Amino acid sequence: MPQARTEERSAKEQIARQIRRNIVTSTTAAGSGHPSTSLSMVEVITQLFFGGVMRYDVKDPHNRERDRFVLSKGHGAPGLYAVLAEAGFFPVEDLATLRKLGSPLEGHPNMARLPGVEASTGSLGQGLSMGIGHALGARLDGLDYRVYVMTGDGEMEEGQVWEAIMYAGNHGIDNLTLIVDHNKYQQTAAVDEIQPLDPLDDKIKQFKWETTSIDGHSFDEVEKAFDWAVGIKGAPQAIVANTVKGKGVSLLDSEPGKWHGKPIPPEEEAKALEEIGA
Ligand SMILES: Cc1ncc(C[n+]2csc(CCOP(=O)(O)OP(=O)(O)O)c2C)c(N)n1
Ligand SMILES: [Mg+2]
Repeated sequence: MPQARTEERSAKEQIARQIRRNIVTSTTAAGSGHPSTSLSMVEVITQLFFGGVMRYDVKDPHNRERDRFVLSKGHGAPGLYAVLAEAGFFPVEDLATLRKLGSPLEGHPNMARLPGVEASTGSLGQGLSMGIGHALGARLDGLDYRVYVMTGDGEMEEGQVWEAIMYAGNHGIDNLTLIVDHNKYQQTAAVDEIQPLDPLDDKIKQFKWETTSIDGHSFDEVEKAFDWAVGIKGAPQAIVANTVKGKGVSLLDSEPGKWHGKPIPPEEEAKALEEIGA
């Protein structure tokens, strides 16, 4: 099973810029979608798909031995689509069809319509439970694949997430890694204003997980965190990735509370792309 290994930092940075660019252009063309949600995930998903972390084969997307990535914060679909296209699951040009009638690039990921999408998500709180199902499936089938699940930090307010955390810890599901995209904002305000959750890593640890907290925009730290996760035996692992909502585009990241679920207006797009530098 091939692994796209782009160990070189500059190459990964270039891929990350390209993904940021495609997040911006696809959502602006659609006139809807969640660019700020997607921009905070970019280094993590770039490392997963291009840093030699995940095993996958774009020519055989349902191979039983593949690693799985479940985007539980399904509204980050533009980010997921951008990295899947970059990896070669479908043509990059298709990103222009985001949210268009008939396109498999729906507003939220639909696993029945797009190769590379492992779970249909969008109703927050469910992805970790789905990831556990995949992880237990590996045990039953005697396979050694790993499962990566990304949640939002606002999403961590959902009770189902904590039921899943409790279950995975008690059952020592060690082929499961949770990444919390801790961008500090949810839909209408800061997470701290609505339902303070920090320290998230300590809380998850109490449920018999191994945890680490990192700068989710530092490729060095993201790379180390995934290396660490793979080495843990007997417990699931959580990576709290401290990120910035809208990272890389000043219009969005200077006021993250105002831009949830809003595309960059067409007249601001050129400036955003210049800032991204793609
Ligand atoms: C069960 C459920 N409730 C509400 C929503 C509406 N909703 C979509 S995104 C969002 C905020 C999510 O915040 P967070 O998890 O922090 O994600 P971010 O966009 O910051 O990455 C909400 C409440 C939803 N999709 N699902
Ligand atoms: Mg958030």
